[in-house]
Amino acid sequence: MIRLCDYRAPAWRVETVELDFDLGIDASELRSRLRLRRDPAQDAPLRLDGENLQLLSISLDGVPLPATAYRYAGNVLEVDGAHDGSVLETRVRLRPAANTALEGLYLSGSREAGFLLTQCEAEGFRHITFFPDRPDVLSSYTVTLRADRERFPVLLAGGNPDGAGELEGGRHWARFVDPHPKPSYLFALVAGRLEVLERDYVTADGRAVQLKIWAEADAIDRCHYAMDALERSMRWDEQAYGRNYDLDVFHVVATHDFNMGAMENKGLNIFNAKCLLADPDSTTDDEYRHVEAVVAHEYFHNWSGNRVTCRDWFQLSLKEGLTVFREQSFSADMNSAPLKRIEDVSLLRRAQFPEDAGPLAHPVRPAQYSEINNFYTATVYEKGSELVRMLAGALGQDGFRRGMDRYFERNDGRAATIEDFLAALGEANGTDLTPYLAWYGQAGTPRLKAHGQYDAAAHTYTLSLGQRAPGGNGAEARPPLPIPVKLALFTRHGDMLPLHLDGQTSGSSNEMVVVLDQAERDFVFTNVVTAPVPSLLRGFSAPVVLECDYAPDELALLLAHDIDGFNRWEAGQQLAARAYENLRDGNASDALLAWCDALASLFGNATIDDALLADLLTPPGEVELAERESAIDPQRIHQLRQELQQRLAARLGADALRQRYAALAAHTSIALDAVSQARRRLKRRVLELLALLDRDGAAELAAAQFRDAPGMTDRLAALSVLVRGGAPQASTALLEYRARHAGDALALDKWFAVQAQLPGEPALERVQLLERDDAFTLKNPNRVQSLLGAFVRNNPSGFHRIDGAGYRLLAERLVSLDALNPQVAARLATAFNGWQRLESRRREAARTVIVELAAHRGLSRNLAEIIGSVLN
Ligand code: HT7
Ligand code: ZN
Repeated sequence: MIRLCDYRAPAWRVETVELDFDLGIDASELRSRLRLRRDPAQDAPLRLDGENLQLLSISLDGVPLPATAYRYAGNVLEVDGAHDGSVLETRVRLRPAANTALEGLYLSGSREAGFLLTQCEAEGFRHITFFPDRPDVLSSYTVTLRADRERFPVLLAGGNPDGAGELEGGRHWARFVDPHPKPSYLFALVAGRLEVLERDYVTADGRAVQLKIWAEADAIDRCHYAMDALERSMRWDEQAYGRNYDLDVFHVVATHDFNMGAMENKGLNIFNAKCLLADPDSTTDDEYRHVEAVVAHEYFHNWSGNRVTCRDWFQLSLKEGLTVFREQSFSADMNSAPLKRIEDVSLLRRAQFPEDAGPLAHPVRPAQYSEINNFYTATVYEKGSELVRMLAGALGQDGFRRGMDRYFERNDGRAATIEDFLAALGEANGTDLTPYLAWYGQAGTPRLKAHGQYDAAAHTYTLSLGQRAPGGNGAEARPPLPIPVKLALFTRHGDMLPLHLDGQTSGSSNEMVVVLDQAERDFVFTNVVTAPVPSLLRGFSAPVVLECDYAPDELALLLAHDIDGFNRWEAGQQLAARAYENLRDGNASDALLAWCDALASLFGNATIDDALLADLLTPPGEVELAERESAIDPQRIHQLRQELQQRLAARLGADALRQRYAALAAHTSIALDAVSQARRRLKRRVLELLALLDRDGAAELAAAQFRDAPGMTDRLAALSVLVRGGAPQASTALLEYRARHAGDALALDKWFAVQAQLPGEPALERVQLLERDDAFTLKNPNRVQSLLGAFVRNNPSGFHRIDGAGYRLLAERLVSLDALNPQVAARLATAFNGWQRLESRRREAARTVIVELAAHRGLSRNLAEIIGSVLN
């Protein structure tokens, strides 16, 4: 276990790093020269990290070291005799083609046509050379690459180009110098046959930058959208944060073999192809937005992560939470702000809330870890972003910008902490933000209880707010958190009331933020002329679960009238969840009637945005509904949710749905503008609802939509309706899709994923069949995600079979996968999270499988940590 409280500044730093690579597919050699700096206050020997390295030679200050002067064991190289200013030189041999973990130096694609690349975050650099591989050691890098010109025509590393030339025997070289000291996790190289898309860019402060996106020949034409997104991101960061790019080149490379979405290596971002490549024939609207978001995210890291980095990995959210927040703001500006908020909060509830409610729960700044790769979680990223959002809300737009300017100026070129962040934001605004630090240190989703009382005689409205820490682990003893609650009050006619908070002298407005920083507090509003309906936590102003005793008609009123698009959607979600509970418990349901009536009237309302309407017509997902259960039966939840949607569809009426579908289908544009995307989104939702009323009719429409689809959004939506509905046309459509997209790995991933989400019992057999498909392999993380990930994560009713066969399949695959790629295996294993809350038969089946897996000998540290935690 590594603990935050054990943090010590490094005893040895590295001032300059010179790396000389001789690159080859099977074997690459690396000579490294490190100029060392010793902390005079510490007396520790020189210890460098190094994992599975074949050491060829070692010398100190130009003198080869005898075997007695160093020891390499347990992934640490200890060297005697080094002093401040010493130069340590090592040579190592690496085996990229044999590296299936995709960490360190590895091969993407085939031996014949693939290319070499590196992945160093979090601790991959120690798989490349000996180094103090920790983020608080910042060094200046000079990197020289040598390789066969024919096999590796393109040679790239981070920093600015600093010469290139020919060598004997058909070889060539290229050198890169990075003027900005950086931690080792931001080192990167790429070498191989790649094509390039180029654009010139001039920063706001006048620097000419060459933007270069590299991809394999068959993919380069699909990089134009990413290039546009990159340019938009660069401009936005200049305008929103005053941050300019700081090198002469910015390289971006696409690979199909990658453990995560993308990586922000300084000057050489590397992307999973699925987060970079886009064209209308193979990319859906949602994926387009995802490409834009990931391109922006990685670019924004250049300041929030690279120029200001993390002191240690416990501070990971300092760069990730902040960068997610920056990306979310960018995407909101580029697209629709309320839709983006709905999307982000949905993700938080689907991925982070369950994580925070189970045995894998951890604070945004964890106190300890065994394997840091297991902490790239929804909590660190998504909840971390929510914490930054609360801070930004507390300071206001100008105050937050002032604080961010101070943060970047004060910490530029440093490895910082979350305290440094709060201090800069607070000091720039003359305020103390340290109470928010408590949010970073505790796991679990707080509950916010709200109750309103209207006094008709006094014209006052008293809003009583209370907070409760989530259970377990000394929750009772925790001090209260500051919870900003943005609110408004509505009349029963749907108009907003002016707010006068008792004791507050400043003028009134229709919306305000109150901060609950005690266990309980009453907020009294005066001059309230009628009994109001409160709209609370507008825009989801804090990452909490709101418990409020709304009557169904009050939620329906907010659903119909709230001008905060997020809260309007939220009112519908609450209403639908109540309707679900009534259906489950066999109770008469006012909520169901209110929900259906409100949506029916919105459905006939021509002024509402099509995309928002599509989201309003979608009840909470199965994972979110499961959060409301004490003994989870995922198949029953699926059935009830289907029934809920069927009731809604019946209320809207088959004819109205058909008419709306026909009107939307009359537009056949593949344009990416907001209106066209919104139409496609609503068209899909309408077709899905119609399928619940008129299976055959909807299947015919879906088959025609599949056949005539001008782009992937419509094609995949239609395929999904056919496959999930078990329509007879599904098998032909699957064959056609496969033939049409042969050779397109990203399109094929979607083909696997759509089938892995077949609801209920038949899913397992389909997954087993697809595992035997020639195109399936455990070696490619995208393919694993598309089949096994989609099955265990996005298909609760298929995975959680009562006979436990889903659990056994996952456990068996985890063992095979772990031997190839521990990071991907560990991430997949988190699907076992929450098994303790399953109903008894499934719980027992899951427990047996997990206990057996935990006892398996030779599991990686990554997988062992997840399985061990999940069991507790
Ligand atoms: N900072 C990156 C996190 C990361 C990563 C990326 C690719 C492969 C393995 C990785 N391990 C950690 C991604 C990001 O948040 O921008
Ligand atoms: Zn990131």
